Amino acid sequence: MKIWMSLAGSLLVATASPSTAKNPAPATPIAQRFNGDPSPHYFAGKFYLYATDDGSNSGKYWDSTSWRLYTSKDMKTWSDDGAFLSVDVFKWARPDAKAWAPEAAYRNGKYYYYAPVGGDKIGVAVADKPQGPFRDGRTDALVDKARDDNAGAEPIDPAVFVDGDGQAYMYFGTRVPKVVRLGKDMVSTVGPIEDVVVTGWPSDDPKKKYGEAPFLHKHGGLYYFTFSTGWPGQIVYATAKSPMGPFEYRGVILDYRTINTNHQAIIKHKGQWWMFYHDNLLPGGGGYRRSITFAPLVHRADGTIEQISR
Ligand code: FUB
Repeated sequence: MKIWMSLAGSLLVATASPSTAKNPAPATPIAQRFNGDPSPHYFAGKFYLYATDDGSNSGKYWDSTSWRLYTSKDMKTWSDDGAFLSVDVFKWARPDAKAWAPEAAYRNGKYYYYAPVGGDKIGVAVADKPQGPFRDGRTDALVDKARDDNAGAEPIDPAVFVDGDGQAYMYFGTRVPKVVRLGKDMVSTVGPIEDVVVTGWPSDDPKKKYGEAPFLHKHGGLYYFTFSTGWPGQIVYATAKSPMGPFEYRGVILDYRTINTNHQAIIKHKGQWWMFYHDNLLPGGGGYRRSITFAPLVHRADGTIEQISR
């Protein structure tokens, strides 16, 4: 187990307030190991950050076959808790399946782990503790491109949102965003997979479109759908009055990085919103060697979000 101090974390936590977001501290990686696709959560008194493990890939592709876990009590000091789960947990996975952008959720005393497996399926694993051990929550995929209508060309990047009425939704997909309701058991889907509609794309950039990394959070009665615009991608947001949309494009949260992907996740803790994302921060980094960092996320009174300027 390795412990890293995050300079960004220490500065940001110490001074967290809306005014700090205008000039956030320089982006600092949460670890000295390459990682991407953050899925941060606060479970049982501790931060759990699930990630794609770029530190064990070939450097030529996202070909790691296990996911990495980092934990922290304060978002300042992060512990590398290692390769806590492998694609092998899903016995139905193809032999060449890779471990990509994960997601986690808690409900009724159980922890659920949603994971793209091989680019054409999403699996769900379940555990009694947030660090596992996780076991397959089913005997087959939760979403399967070959089996499910409208699963899209590439069902990856799951993100789960549980609304105030208890209904859970899973967003996923590249190029065309998808959403499906989850059952109360969190390991089944209910109803059809639907396309997420985003309207009002800005005329200043006709090439701007949905790419990947969907995520949903709710603030002030509005549903915020955030995502990456592609390869490379900006992190942008759109809002709606329903978790099913349609969402209206509102603006950029994070501009292009010097790598060809971006992937964000947003959490609220003790009244402060944070956006985690990956960037090119460590020496020797690049598109397949990314680093996770985070910054305060500020919602203005008019419902817009301040762009993170770093
Ligand atoms: O880590 C592999 C892929 O890169 C993820 O699934 C995408 O979101 C992008 O970050």
